[in-house]
Amino acid sequence: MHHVMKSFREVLSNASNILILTGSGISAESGVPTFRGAGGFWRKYQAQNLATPEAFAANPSLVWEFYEYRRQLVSKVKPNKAHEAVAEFQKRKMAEGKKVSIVTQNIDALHQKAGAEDVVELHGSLYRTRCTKCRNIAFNENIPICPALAGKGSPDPSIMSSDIPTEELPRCEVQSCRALLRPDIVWFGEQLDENVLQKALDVVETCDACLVIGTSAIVYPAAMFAPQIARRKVPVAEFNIEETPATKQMQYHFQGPCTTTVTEALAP
Ligand code: BV8
Ligand code: ZN
Repeated sequence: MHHVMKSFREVLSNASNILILTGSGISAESGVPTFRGAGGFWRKYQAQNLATPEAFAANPSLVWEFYEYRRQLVSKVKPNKAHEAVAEFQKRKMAEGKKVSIVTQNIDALHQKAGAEDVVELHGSLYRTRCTKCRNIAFNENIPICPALAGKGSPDPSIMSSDIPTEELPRCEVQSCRALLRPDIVWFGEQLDENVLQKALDVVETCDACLVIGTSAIVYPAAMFAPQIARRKVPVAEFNIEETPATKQMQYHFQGPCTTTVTEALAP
């Protein structure tokens, strides 16, 4: 084993409050497209131009097709060895009375499927809806999420939008409400849920070791966390297939697919 990996594993064995921050790169090897690169496109749109309140207000049918596609896709994939290593590491450290917090930017719930606990989902979840009127939050794994979206969502760029009338889009199950539902997901330009953000910040301020796995470190506020920890002189290790804007502030950078690097770092 490389001596740098050895030294990081030493840091982990002495740490008692570890933060594991993840982005879409940890799900890439499960077959979930990342935002950067080719994966960031659906039909002729860039994901981050659809993941906005403006896009939803202008064309809720199109945005729901985009999310129906991602719910369909994610419902078929499995957690990979990196998700499993993270979940097993959390269990093992908890059995030693130590703390491992998992804070993810992902909305695919793959950490939970791998057995991780108390996952902080900074940007919400594909499997929750929020009512645009009464704000009721509901857990929903149905594929399709409503009859009108059955078979919709194909990423084929030649497919035209279905222009589903809003009455046939997902509606609130609260009988007295019945308003249009949206995904319970934080879109670009939207604030994060303040309780979720505070939970993440509490760990950012107290952890004594940090792993940053599969994130391009571009989107705020998540991109601020690792540099903030590094400034406290706490060891931070970045696991990525390339360097990122945050790499130079990290004490460790393990280059390669995270199913290899993370499994090596977190192995018993
Ligand atoms: C906010 C849910 C306060 C949606 C997401 C101008 C206008 C409006 C806003 C802004 C602006 N300028 C800045 C902002 C703020 C904005 C922002 O940061 N924009 C960026 C683009 C500059 N942030 C926000 O809007 C946030 N809210 O700031 O509120 C506010 C409010 C109003 C006005 C001002 C401020 C909300 C951001 C949340 C958006 N929602 N997700 C959905 O999924 O549909 S963000 C989404 O993109 C992800 O959740 C994630 O956060 C981000 C993608 O990043 P990554 O996860 O890192 O994925 P990416 O593909 O980028 O990178 C993958 C990495 O993995 C790569 O580095 C790759 O090398 C690596 N990798 C790939 N394969 C592997 C691997 N590594 C290891 N192994 C592998 N196999
Ligand atoms: Zn409602």
